Amino acid sequence: MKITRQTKNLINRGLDTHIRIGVTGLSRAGKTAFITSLVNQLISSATNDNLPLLRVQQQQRLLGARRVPQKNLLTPRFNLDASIKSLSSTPPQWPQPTRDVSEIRLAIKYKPNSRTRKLLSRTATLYLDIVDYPGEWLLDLPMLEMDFATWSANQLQHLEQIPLPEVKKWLQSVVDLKLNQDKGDGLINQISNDYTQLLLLLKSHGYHHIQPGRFVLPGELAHAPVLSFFPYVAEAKLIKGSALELLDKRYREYQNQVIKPFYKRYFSEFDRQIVLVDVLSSLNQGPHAFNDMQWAISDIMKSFSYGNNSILRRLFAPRTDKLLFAATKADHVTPDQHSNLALLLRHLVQPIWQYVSFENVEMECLPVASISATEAGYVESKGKAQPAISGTLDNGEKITLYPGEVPATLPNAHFWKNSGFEFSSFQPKSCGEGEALPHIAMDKAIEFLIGDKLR
Ligand SMILES: Nc1nc2c(ncn2[C@@H]2O[C@H](COP(=O)(O)OP(=O)(O)O)[C@@H](O)[C@H]2O)c(=O)[nH]1
Ligand SMILES: [Mg+2]
Repeated sequence: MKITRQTKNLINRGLDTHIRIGVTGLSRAGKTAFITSLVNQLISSATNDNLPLLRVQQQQRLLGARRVPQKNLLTPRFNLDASIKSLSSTPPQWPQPTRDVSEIRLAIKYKPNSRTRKLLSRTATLYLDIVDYPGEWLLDLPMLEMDFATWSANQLQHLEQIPLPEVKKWLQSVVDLKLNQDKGDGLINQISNDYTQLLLLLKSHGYHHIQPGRFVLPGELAHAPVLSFFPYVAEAKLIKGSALELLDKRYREYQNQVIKPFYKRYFSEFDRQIVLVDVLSSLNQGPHAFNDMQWAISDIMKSFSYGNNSILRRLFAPRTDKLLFAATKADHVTPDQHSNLALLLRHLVQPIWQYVSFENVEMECLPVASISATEAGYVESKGKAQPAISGTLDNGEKITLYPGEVPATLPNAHFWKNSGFEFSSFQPKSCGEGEALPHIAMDKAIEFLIGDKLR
């Protein structure tokens, strides 16, 4: 049988597949760096041997990748050009932080491996949508199951446990208010502003467990009244027209117009997701930051638990079937510590993984460096070769150091007392146009996320 060109085109199109990936993590976890590297690695894969552990490249079936216009016209574009420009400036700089959701689309051309697909066509295309969104937004999920009074009680109790004078001061500022008798929104706006400032301050102190998450990363909602409320001891009966009634109303608006649309418009559309966790920075900041990060992760993970009874299942039909946790910036430790880093991440994730039900979701934990800024090697110490890393610090100084050991289990009091961990801020290495960015284990991450779609 002779296959006409037209039928061939049709068959080809039939082979094309599409996958949508969500990239998340708390701010500074490394989302922008990860997406920049992911796109760079795939685009340069045709001319570089940069992804040896990605099977499709290993088998020389990867023909190349290019950016194509995204399908979703309402989401801002991920600014890849700006990221690449920063990285290739002299001296090289890390991309500017972004604070909203953004998206980029790639077309990956490859030779199918499976027999049926091979018979049908010599090449196929995988369309890959990559969406960057703040992990902070996932911290809001539990708010969907609480009314204003319950949320307020929880939140106030949480704040009371934080030993910072600014927190005490804010709590003091609301204690004598009579919002059920008051009218107008002037006072509410003022206190909400102070509350937002307080949350930002907590974040700068390493407290990641922030509610509502949008208050610290508002995206397009900056200054919208729906982000203007705060926890307040509610009374059983709301007086009509009172400031308290307004708070209660804004809280419900926040649930319905902010949290739910995010899960509907974005979250439920992801086929796969990657959660980036900056385990090493938290280790460096000490026990309170580490414990708070652990708490934030456990709340973030609730968004991935969609057993029959979960609120997600009731509201939407999530379809994520693979979930990757990545401990980022692995180039900050010597390679002999990478397995400990993976184990530590597993210890952070596993208890919750076992406790709640994650139906049909495959999970993996990996240490990665999206854009490696250091070189691993050895230094001689007491006549023995010791592992070390070297790189250029932010101030231009070149150093070689042994940053310390990563604990393979959750750190205990002994660790915090005896084992320091040295985390320096390195400049990215300079990288020429068309070159693949240096990385650690990006190939493993890509294999896990899309390898099965490139068969
Ligand atoms: N050494 C190193 N630093 C990284 C890496 N990824 C991110 N960083 C650092 O972490 C900062 C925050 O990363 P970014 O991607 O902007 O985080 P985002 O807020 O999650 O998008 C960057 O400015 C870098 O200083 C990495 O792979 N290696
Ligand atoms: Mg970013």
